[in-house]
Amino acid sequence: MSQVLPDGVLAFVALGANLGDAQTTVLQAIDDLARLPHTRLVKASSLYRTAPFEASGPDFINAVIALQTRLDLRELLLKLHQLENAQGRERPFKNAPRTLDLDILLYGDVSVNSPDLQIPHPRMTERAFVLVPLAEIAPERVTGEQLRVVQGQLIHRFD
Ligand code: PH2
Ligand code: MG
Ligand code: MG
Repeated sequence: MSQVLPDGVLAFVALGANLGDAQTTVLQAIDDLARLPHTRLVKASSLYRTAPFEASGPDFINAVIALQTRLDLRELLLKLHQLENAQGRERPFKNAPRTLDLDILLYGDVSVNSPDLQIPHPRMTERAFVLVPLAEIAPERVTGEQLRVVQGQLIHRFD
């Protein structure tokens, strides 16, 4: 049974794609996320072209968005999986090239550590493709030291 929280929470979601028309897919996904029930798009970062990090295949298109949502965490996760599946997401192996990846980075100040879901996202601070767009829309969430650690990773902001 889904639970709708009375006052929404601010959630940050990372988007990534490196199969098919990744740019169109990410833009479409931002639109789809903005239309989720009980949810409002607060901010979207620029799109970034990024080198695969501990992954194979073509360059990725990445972005991060902030959503104000009254969906509970599990309901939001289910919606993200449905959007991934609608884009034909397949999971042949870990970090395989993908049509669309939607990861919850932060959900209010909630911490979760279950086998299928960890919040805050446990690897977000290792990845420029997350930290740089997150710093663009929420600079208070990222420290200069965190950005310094990932500065060797290739990431190019779209004009
Ligand atoms: N996602 C991964 C692993 N590696 N590299 C880039 N550049 N962008 C991603 O979105 C990405 C990745 C696992 O989800
Ligand atoms: Mg991911
Ligand atoms: Mg994922």
